[in-house]
Amino acid sequence: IKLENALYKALDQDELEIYYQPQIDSKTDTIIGAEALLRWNHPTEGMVSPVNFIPIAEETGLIVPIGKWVLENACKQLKGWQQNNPEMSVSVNLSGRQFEEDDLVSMIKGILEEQELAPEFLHIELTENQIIKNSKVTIKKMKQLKKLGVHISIDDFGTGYSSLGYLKNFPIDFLKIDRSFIQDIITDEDNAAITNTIITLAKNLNLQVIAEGVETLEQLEFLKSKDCFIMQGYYFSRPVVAEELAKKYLN
Ligand code: G
Ligand code: G
Ligand code: NA
Ligand code: MN
Repeated sequence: IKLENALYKALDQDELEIYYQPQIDSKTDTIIGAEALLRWNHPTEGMVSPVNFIPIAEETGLIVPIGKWVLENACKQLKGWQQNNPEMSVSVNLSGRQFEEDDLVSMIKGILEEQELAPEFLHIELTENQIIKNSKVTIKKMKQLKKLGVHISIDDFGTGYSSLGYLKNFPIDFLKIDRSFIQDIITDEDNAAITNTIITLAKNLNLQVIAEGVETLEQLEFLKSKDCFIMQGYYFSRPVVAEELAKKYLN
């Protein structure tokens, strides 16, 4: 209850902040987008990780207004970046809980219109498990979003409980290889094989693939050799405030 009340106030009192992690095309060594990652700058606890407060936000339903706030602010930020970098995109994580709201699609459409953004530059990230929890409703809205032109990514791919057959029901554009596989692709043959298989799967299904959690040059070179070029991870940058990302990567 205590944390719930504090979280409720956080939204009101500007304690929430969005960090951004660059997504790099390692073929051209240029930024193609950024993932928005929510932070709670708690007045006494300091920075609280979303791992600790997203579950409470989901249980209480607070994820709905918080998620809307993230979408609005990430899209506003993207509009600013696009003034000089018109091909830049932004990825926003959504919870399955947000797909239970009847107005999710019209809300997103409204935000895109207000910012005058082409929908393709907004990428929605969802995990397999978030989709499966309420699959009928969620897939229906995913299809509506896709029709609107928004791009959809499956986050943490390979760690969920969905079957591969499910993939063909998902209207998706990107698979994000979970960082647990990338972590030891160099030393663990099994994780290298899984990563390789996901890259091939994506290619055969005509999906783009993104490697998460790239931390070393060896991992980068391995991924490149397997034809996976879009990457995210500490090797390039940790999640940072918008100004810092712009200073390092944008015009
Ligand atoms: O950035 P970090 O590693 O702390 O993120 C931890 C987890 O929190 C990740 O799984 C990420 O997907 C999730 N997360 C970050 N920001 C958001 C958000 O705005 N909405 C939702 N639903 N999850 C988020
Ligand atoms: O579940 P999701 O993929 O949205 O989680 C993203 C989380 O991964 C963020 O909390 C981010 O801080 C973290 N992250 C991003 N890049 C790296 C990395 O290279 N190494 C590690 N250990 N974590 C990372
Ligand atoms: Na994510
Ligand atoms: Mn992920």
